[in-house]
Amino acid sequence: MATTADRRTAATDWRVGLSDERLREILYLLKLCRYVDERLEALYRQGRLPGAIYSGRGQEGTHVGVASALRKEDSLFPTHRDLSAQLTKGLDLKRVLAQFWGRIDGYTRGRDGNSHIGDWYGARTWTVMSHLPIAYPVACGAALAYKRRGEPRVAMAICGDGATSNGRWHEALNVSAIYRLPVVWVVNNNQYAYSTPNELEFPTGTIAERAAAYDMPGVRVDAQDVLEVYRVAHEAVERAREGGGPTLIESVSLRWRGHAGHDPARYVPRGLLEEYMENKDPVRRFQDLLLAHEVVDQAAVAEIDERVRRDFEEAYEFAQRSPFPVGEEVTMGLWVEDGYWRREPSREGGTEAS
Ligand SMILES: Cc1ncc(C[n+]2csc(CCOP(=O)(O)OP(=O)(O)O)c2C)c(N)n1
Repeated sequence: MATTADRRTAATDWRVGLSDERLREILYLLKLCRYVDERLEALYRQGRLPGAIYSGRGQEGTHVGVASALRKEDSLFPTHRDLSAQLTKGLDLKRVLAQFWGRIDGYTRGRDGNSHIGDWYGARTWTVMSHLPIAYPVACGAALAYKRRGEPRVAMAICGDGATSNGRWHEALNVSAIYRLPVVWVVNNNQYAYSTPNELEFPTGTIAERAAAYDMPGVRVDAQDVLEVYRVAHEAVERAREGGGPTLIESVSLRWRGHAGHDPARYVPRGLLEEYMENKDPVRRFQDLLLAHEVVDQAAVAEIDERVRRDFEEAYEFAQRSPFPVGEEVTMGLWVEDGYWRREPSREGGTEAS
């Protein structure tokens, strides 16, 4: 297993090949994801947001880092906590917020919970599925299709540390290794699955070292360093694209909030949480880095903050103005209307195939 902490110390290029413009864009994305997360939580606590929220705060280094390594034509298979990765891959914030408020302009046109979000034909993100880590075997299928068609595309799947205990996780890694599929496996290790800490989830010291069982590279990376996450992910993505097969990336952070909005997470030791929030904030750390290297100054940071605030407010207004689905719009697209599997409501109730 490779470790990454000291690799970049040896590297001369702290900016890992990224232009000033891309570095500033990464800062914008980190700040946007943080802001969206904070605002959604505030609105949820005020009783103004229905449904559930799964905060990804503190994990933006993972989400922005890995998704930035993908090209437009590559695909992302996320889970419930990965909205920030989906936004980085190109989800439209207006439609995201419309989804959160159950409106017709949401990605599922006002149906389903707010975390079941994705944009397969646009941003190329697969809609989140609840059964963990079902995104992994589905990503295997996409990667197999790319390989068989000879398309130079890569699939990337994300799951949490807890999901790695499920058999499907191991089956997906196994199949991807046997067929050398163009896929990148990301584990967002935020140290807890609900209230279960890492040491009660798996017996090995790390998740990355399990890659050896599937004869693929396993890399453990510090998610507080978004550029290091990007560098590792970029290497894995391009290796997969060139036919080198899959890589397992374990990106380690801490879940700053409970499992969902209802959970105060009292089981997380206070000292650990304070250490991460005060000294290991990936957003502040990256901003300080860009300030130190004069890629941004205070005025540029203020401009980015203003852009983030404006983008959120515009999207929020758009979502509130968007109508709820009514009548036929509620069932539109639920069944394939012209295909073999056409299903229509039967007169007796229920459905029948035709
Ligand atoms: C197969 C399966 N078992 C249980 C659940 C219920 N469940 C939803 S989220 C979750 C915790 C997942 O923890 P982890 O994989 O570490 O991701 P995190 O929530 O920490 O991001 C569980 C057990 C599920 N969705 N699917």
